[in-house]
Amino acid sequence: MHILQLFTALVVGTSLGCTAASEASEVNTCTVMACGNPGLNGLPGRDGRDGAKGEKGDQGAGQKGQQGFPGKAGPPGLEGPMGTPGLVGHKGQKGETAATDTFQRQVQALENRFQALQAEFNSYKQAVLLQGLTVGQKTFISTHQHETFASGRARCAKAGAALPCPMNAAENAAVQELAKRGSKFAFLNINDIQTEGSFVCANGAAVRYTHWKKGEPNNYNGVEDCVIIIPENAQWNDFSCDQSGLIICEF
Ligand code: MAN
Ligand code: CA
Repeated sequence: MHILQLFTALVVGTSLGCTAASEASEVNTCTVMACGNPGLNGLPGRDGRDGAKGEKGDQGAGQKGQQGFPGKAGPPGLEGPMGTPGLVGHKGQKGETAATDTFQRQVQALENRFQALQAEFNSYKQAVLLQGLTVGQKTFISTHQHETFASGRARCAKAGAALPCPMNAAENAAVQELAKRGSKFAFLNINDIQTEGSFVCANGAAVRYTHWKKGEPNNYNGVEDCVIIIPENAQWNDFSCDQSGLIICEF
């Protein structure tokens, strides 16, 4: 308690004692009285005025927050300065030499391809030759089909060949052999369609070699403009082009 407050309490207390005494006995004069028990504490005084502004406190030490999302990409920057030139390359081949090398490589590649195709072709050729009979440059192969002259001629043409036109006894014997194997007379590529009695190969070549059977050609019934080879004796007979005969092709 402040000294001022103590003093105030004493004065108030004394004054009240005197008043109480005079009310209790009006005849008595106010005499010195022994003080009673101390009074109750008074009410708290009013708040004092604000004190002086304090010093700035230390910086806080809170935990660091999480990293935020990256921002949008900024606009492209300006073009930088030109870089330093690169090293000088090796000296190239002389133009002509390079072109020749390329050409030679291409030729070699074609050569390799050609040889592979030739080997494959030869293999096929051997397989085909086994099916037929070869005389000189000609190979005769039976189709095993029985057709008219016109149909047979078209079938051979499709294969890049023709009906047989034997030019000598050896070729005629080869055609006969195939006819014998097929047990059927075979059409030759010879006819007198254009001029009766004048037989020619269908390719227009004159017929120098012939092997007519005795009494042939006889143009039997006036309808025999084609020629067949008889399997048994290799002899020829003029025959109707519309009959069916074995079709042998000449390659
Ligand atoms: C007989 C002969 C031949 C003729 C045939 C027709 O064999 O007259 O000349 O070509 O018949 O079937
Ligand atoms: Ca005849």
